[in-house]
Amino acid sequence: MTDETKGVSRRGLFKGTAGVAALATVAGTGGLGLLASARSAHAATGAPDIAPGQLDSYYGFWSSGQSGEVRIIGVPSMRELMRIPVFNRCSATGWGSTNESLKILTDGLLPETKAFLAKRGRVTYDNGDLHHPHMSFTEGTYDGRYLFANDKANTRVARIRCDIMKTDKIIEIPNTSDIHGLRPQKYPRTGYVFANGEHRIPLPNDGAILDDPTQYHSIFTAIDGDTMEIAWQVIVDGNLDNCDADYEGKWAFSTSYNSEEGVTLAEMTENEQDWVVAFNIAAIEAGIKAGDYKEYNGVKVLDGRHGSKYTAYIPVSNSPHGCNMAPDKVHLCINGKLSPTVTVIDVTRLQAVFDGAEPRYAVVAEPQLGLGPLHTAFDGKGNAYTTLFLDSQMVMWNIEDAVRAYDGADVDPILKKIDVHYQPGHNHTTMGETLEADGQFLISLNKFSKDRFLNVGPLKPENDQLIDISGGGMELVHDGPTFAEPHDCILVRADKVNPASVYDRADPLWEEARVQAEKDGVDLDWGADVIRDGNKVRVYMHSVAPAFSLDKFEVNQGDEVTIYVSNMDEVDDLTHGFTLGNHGIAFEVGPQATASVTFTADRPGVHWFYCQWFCHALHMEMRGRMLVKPVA
Ligand code: RUQ
Ligand code: CUA
Repeated sequence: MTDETKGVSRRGLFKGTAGVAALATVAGTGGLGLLASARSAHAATGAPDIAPGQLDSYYGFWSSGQSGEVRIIGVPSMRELMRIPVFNRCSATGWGSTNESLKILTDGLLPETKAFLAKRGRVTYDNGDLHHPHMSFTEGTYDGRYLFANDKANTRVARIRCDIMKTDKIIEIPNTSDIHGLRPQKYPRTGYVFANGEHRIPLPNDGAILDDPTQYHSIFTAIDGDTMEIAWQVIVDGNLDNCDADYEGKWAFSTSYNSEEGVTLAEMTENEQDWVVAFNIAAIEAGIKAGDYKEYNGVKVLDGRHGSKYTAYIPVSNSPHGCNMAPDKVHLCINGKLSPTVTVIDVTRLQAVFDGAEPRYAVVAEPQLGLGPLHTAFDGKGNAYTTLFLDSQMVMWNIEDAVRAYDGADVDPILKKIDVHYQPGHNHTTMGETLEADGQFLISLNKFSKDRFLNVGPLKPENDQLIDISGGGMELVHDGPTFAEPHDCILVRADKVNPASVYDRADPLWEEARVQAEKDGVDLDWGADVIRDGNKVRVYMHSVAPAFSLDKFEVNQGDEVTIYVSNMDEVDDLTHGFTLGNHGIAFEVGPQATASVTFTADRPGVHWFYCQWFCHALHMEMRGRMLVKPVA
């Protein structure tokens, strides 16, 4: 790659050489040509060429936005390895219809939400908007325990267990609306999970107020990542957008737009400047101890508006977006969005700001990078990579050079720009948000893909591009179409994650089934029992390929039936399923797992149940019958 595109806007480029080159790629070469060029790009850059059967070196954890799930992508091959249902429903695994998943999807809802949903005949939400998946940390790097993720649509935060890659907790956050930015505490460990309530609402939000913005608030929430209970909340001025934490456990930060505190677009973008809010963790914890809070909905809420000792407001240009802490432990990069700049804050200067220094004292650089900077990633070698949404480019720049330029030195911090396709939002580097940032690969999550793939109709995939940065430059090596809509991802070195291959029979996921089986005097592991308890019927069966332990059972019309299936196969990759025909019931039962479902038997007749996970040569024969006897 050359520096020919450096400092030039995309619009200019389209008139020039790069535009011609891009057109040639689209019009000139066929599919094979593209494949060949991607291959040779790999070879030329030394990027690992992943052959069939070869394992990737990184786990990519991808958000899916409005799809509401998390996806695991192998990097650098960009193969999709798994989907983890979180806020969504899943036809394959039964997420949202098994008792075990419904418990997770309902337990953490606020009482008023449950009441609201009950009136619609629902027990939980069916959708979510998952933007930011991030792993738990110990001492500044990933520890492989959990992933945490936000739901912007329904104000929730979820936790995924990385030993089994399943969601185990979902909580709704009170007093705030629409959780957007989310990051775990990096040091000493997670610890806190920080979550931004984006949209300002009245507190309490009881319908008495519409047009008095002074009574609207945005709230920053700290969740205890171990218990998934809310530790504390802080009221702030302005809207909160993205957040991050430092490497010393002292600070958390949020970008904030709408310092005007308006409620219409015109009002929200009126000011020349908005701010970054810095949260002083030690001061907040002392404030909680000292009782300097009000309780709303059972949560301790501190007042962190201007003038408070808990926060500092550092002015940056209008409507900042991404908030990214560099692995040098010093520099926090605030992406300008409406401004072509990234503002670099030296976090070692924050204490001085809390002690009374002018807030902009903490700003040590403000390089002008291009149009629409949204997010920044790091290679651990002092370089930063920023997405330029409007320019459809990735810009590589040097942080120390930017600091020197801000001090007046005649140095251009921009090292290189490349085109991405098109309109990138988030980017991420391998291990880039940890102290072990290794500068191998960079992902550009592009919002538009038009003309990069076969046309699939008006709804197009996103395009997640893989860029090799191991050679000190940026080499685009792969286009990866994805369904709606990865907002963010993290790239975790493979040795950090060690999932199990079979479940532990003692796993707490099906604790309620265990307790119920014990009450019923039934062996949950090896049972083949039908227990009648008034009009409640509990059916216990296990599966060992290719059979269920019950090949038939009988219930009466109107019975409330619960079916427990335990998969007693102990073999790696031997998942069974349970699908009950014409009942809308289907779920996964992993090796050594138990799963259950409850429904009302209301269709007289014979109904087949079958295993929907291909498990054996006699998989098609793995089935049985439920007889529902009509009541006269
Ligand atoms: S945000 S495109 Cu929802 Cu992460 Cu920046
Ligand atoms: Cu068991 Cu298919």
